[in-house]
Amino acid sequence: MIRTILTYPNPELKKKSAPVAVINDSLQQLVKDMTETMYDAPGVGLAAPQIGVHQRVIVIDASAKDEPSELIVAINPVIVHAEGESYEEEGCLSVPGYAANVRRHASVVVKGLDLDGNEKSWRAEDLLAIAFQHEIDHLDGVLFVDHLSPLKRDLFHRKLRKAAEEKRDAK
Ligand code: GNR
Ligand code: NI
Repeated sequence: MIRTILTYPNPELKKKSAPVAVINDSLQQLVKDMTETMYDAPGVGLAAPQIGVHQRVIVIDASAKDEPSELIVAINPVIVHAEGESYEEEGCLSVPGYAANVRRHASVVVKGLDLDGNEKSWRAEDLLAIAFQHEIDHLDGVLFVDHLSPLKRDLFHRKLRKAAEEKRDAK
Protein backbone atom coordinates (compact mmCIF):
# COMPACT_ATOMS: atom_id res chain seq x y z
CA MET A 1 0.00 0.00 0.00
CA ILE A 2 1.29 3.45 -0.93
CA ARG A 3 1.44 5.55 2.23
CA THR A 4 1.25 9.31 2.67
CA ILE A 5 4.65 10.97 3.05
CA LEU A 6 4.70 13.52 5.86
CA THR A 7 6.11 16.91 4.96
CA TYR A 8 7.90 19.72 6.74
CA PRO A 9 7.07 21.17 9.28
CA ASN A 10 5.16 18.12 10.54
CA PRO A 11 6.46 17.57 14.11
CA GLU A 12 6.44 13.78 13.58
CA LEU A 13 9.54 14.26 11.40
CA LYS A 14 11.48 15.62 14.39
CA LYS A 15 10.95 12.61 16.65
CA LYS A 16 13.64 10.02 17.24
CA SER A 17 12.73 6.53 16.08
CA ALA A 18 13.09 3.45 18.29
CA PRO A 19 15.12 0.36 17.40
CA VAL A 20 13.19 -2.55 15.91
CA ALA A 21 12.93 -5.31 18.53
CA VAL A 22 11.35 -8.10 16.45
CA ILE A 23 11.12 -8.75 12.74
CA ASN A 24 7.55 -9.99 12.39
CA ASP A 25 4.78 -9.89 9.77
CA SER A 26 3.86 -6.31 10.55
CA LEU A 27 7.46 -5.22 10.01
CA GLN A 28 7.53 -7.11 6.68
CA GLN A 29 4.36 -5.25 5.70
CA LEU A 30 5.87 -1.93 6.77
CA VAL A 31 8.92 -2.54 4.54
CA LYS A 32 6.64 -3.50 1.63
CA ASP A 33 4.67 -0.28 2.05
CA MET A 34 7.84 1.81 2.36
CA THR A 35 9.31 0.25 -0.80
CA GLU A 36 6.12 0.81 -2.77
CA THR A 37 5.88 4.39 -1.52
CA MET A 38 9.55 5.09 -2.37
CA TYR A 39 9.27 3.76 -5.95
CA ASP A 40 5.94 5.53 -6.48
CA ALA A 41 7.26 8.94 -5.34
CA PRO A 42 9.84 8.25 -6.86
CA GLY A 43 12.68 8.65 -4.38
CA VAL A 44 16.17 7.32 -3.82
CA GLY A 45 15.30 6.29 -0.27
CA LEU A 46 12.69 6.43 2.45
CA ALA A 47 12.80 6.22 6.24
CA ALA A 48 9.90 4.86 8.30
CA PRO A 49 9.26 8.13 10.22
CA GLN A 50 8.47 9.80 6.87
CA ILE A 51 5.27 7.75 6.84
CA GLY A 52 4.71 8.33 10.55
CA VAL A 53 6.20 5.07 11.85
CA HIS A 54 8.90 5.72 14.45
CA GLN A 55 10.94 2.59 14.00
CA ARG A 56 14.52 2.40 12.76
CA VAL A 57 13.91 1.09 9.24
CA ILE A 58 15.14 2.52 5.94
CA VAL A 59 14.87 1.49 2.31
CA ILE A 60 17.19 2.77 -0.42
CA ASP A 61 17.55 2.23 -4.14
CA ALA A 62 20.32 4.42 -5.50
CA SER A 63 20.71 2.56 -8.79
CA ALA A 64 20.79 4.66 -11.95
CA LYS A 65 17.93 4.55 -14.45
CA ASP A 66 19.89 2.37 -16.88
CA GLU A 67 20.92 -0.09 -14.16
CA PRO A 68 18.94 -2.95 -12.61
CA SER A 69 17.22 -1.77 -9.44
CA GLU A 70 18.98 -2.68 -6.25
CA LEU A 71 16.82 -2.42 -3.17
CA ILE A 72 18.51 -2.10 0.21
CA VAL A 73 16.48 -2.69 3.35
CA ALA A 74 18.34 -1.81 6.54
CA ILE A 75 16.91 -2.34 10.02
CA ASN A 76 18.54 -0.56 12.98
CA PRO A 77 21.25 0.85 10.67
CA VAL A 78 24.38 2.35 12.25
CA ILE A 79 27.28 4.12 10.56
CA VAL A 80 30.35 2.30 11.86
CA HIS A 81 32.92 3.98 9.65
CA ALA A 82 32.95 7.19 7.64
CA GLU A 83 35.58 8.98 5.64
CA GLY A 84 36.11 11.73 3.14
CA GLU A 85 33.91 14.70 2.43
CA SER A 86 31.29 15.45 -0.15
CA TYR A 87 29.14 18.50 -0.83
CA GLU A 88 26.30 17.51 -3.15
CA GLU A 89 22.80 18.76 -3.79
CA GLU A 90 20.10 16.99 -1.80
CA GLY A 91 16.37 16.97 -1.88
CA CYS A 92 13.88 15.24 0.38
CA LEU A 93 10.42 13.85 -0.22
CA SER A 94 9.46 15.45 3.10
CA VAL A 95 10.73 18.87 1.96
CA PRO A 96 9.18 19.18 -1.51
CA GLY A 97 10.29 21.99 -3.77
CA TYR A 98 13.60 22.71 -2.09
CA ALA A 99 17.13 21.48 -2.72
CA ALA A 100 20.50 22.50 -1.33
CA ASN A 101 24.06 21.29 -1.04
CA VAL A 102 24.87 19.42 2.15
CA ARG A 103 28.20 18.42 3.65
CA ARG A 104 28.38 14.66 4.15
CA HIS A 105 30.96 11.92 4.37
CA ALA A 106 32.00 10.67 0.95
CA SER A 107 31.98 7.01 1.97
CA VAL A 108 30.47 5.10 4.85
CA VAL A 109 30.22 1.59 6.20
CA VAL A 110 26.79 0.84 7.64
CA LYS A 111 25.85 -2.14 9.79
CA GLY A 112 22.32 -3.33 10.40
CA LEU A 113 19.90 -6.20 9.92
CA ASP A 114 18.25 -7.33 6.74
CA LEU A 115 14.62 -8.49 6.59
CA ASP A 116 15.66 -12.02 7.61
CA GLY A 117 17.29 -10.64 10.75
CA ASN A 118 20.78 -11.38 9.48
CA GLU A 119 23.53 -8.91 10.33
CA LYS A 120 24.69 -7.08 7.25
CA SER A 121 27.34 -4.56 6.40
CA TRP A 122 27.13 -2.16 3.46
CA ARG A 123 30.09 -0.22 2.10
CA ALA A 124 28.79 2.82 0.25
CA GLU A 125 30.08 5.79 -1.69
CA ASP A 126 28.65 8.49 -3.97
CA LEU A 127 24.85 8.79 -3.96
CA LEU A 128 24.41 5.59 -1.94
CA ALA A 129 26.64 6.94 0.85
CA ILE A 130 24.70 10.20 0.88
CA ALA A 131 21.39 8.34 0.92
CA PHE A 132 22.44 6.21 3.92
CA GLN A 133 23.40 9.37 5.85
CA HIS A 134 20.22 11.19 4.79
CA GLU A 135 17.94 8.26 5.78
CA ILE A 136 19.70 7.56 9.09
CA ASP A 137 19.31 11.27 9.90
CA HIS A 138 15.54 10.85 9.46
CA LEU A 139 15.61 8.12 12.14
CA ASP A 140 17.07 10.72 14.51
CA GLY A 141 14.55 13.39 13.56
CA VAL A 142 17.04 15.31 11.43
CA LEU A 143 16.23 16.77 7.98
CA PHE A 144 18.79 17.94 5.41
CA VAL A 145 17.70 21.54 6.03
CA ASP A 146 18.95 21.14 9.63
CA HIS A 147 22.49 20.93 8.18
CA LEU A 148 22.28 24.26 6.36
CA SER A 149 24.11 27.40 7.45
CA PRO A 150 21.89 29.94 9.28
CA LEU A 151 21.87 32.08 6.12
CA LYS A 152 20.72 29.25 3.86
CA ARG A 153 18.18 28.08 6.40
CA ASP A 154 16.76 31.59 6.47
CA LEU A 155 16.47 31.48 2.66
CA PHE A 156 14.65 28.17 2.98
CA HIS A 157 12.15 29.62 5.48
CA ARG A 158 11.58 32.66 3.27
CA LYS A 159 10.90 30.46 0.28
CA LEU A 160 8.49 28.37 2.33
CA ARG A 161 6.64 31.43 3.59
CA LYS A 162 6.43 32.88 0.08
CA ALA A 163 5.01 29.64 -1.30
CA ALA A 164 2.40 29.56 1.48
CA GLU A 165 1.41 33.17 0.78
CA GLU A 166 1.08 32.52 -2.95
CA LYS A 167 -1.06 29.50 -2.24
CA ARG A 168 -3.26 31.63 0.04
CA ASP A 169 -3.54 34.48 -2.50
CA ALA A 170 -4.51 32.07 -5.26
CA LYS A 171 -7.65 31.15 -3.32
O1 GNR B 1 14.73 11.00 -3.43
C1 GNR B 1 15.65 11.49 -2.77
N1 GNR B 1 16.73 11.99 -3.41
C2 GNR B 1 17.88 12.38 -2.76
C3 GNR B 1 18.81 13.11 -3.50
C4 GNR B 1 19.97 13.53 -2.92
C5 GNR B 1 20.23 13.24 -1.61
C6 GNR B 1 19.31 12.52 -0.85
C7 GNR B 1 18.14 12.10 -1.43
S1 GNR B 1 17.02 11.16 -0.50
C8 GNR B 1 15.52 11.57 -1.30
C9 GNR B 1 14.38 10.73 -0.77
C10 GNR B 1 14.14 11.06 0.69
O2 GNR B 1 13.69 12.11 1.05
N2 GNR B 1 14.49 10.16 1.57
O3 GNR B 1 14.34 10.42 2.87
NI1 NI C 1 14.42 12.57 3.07
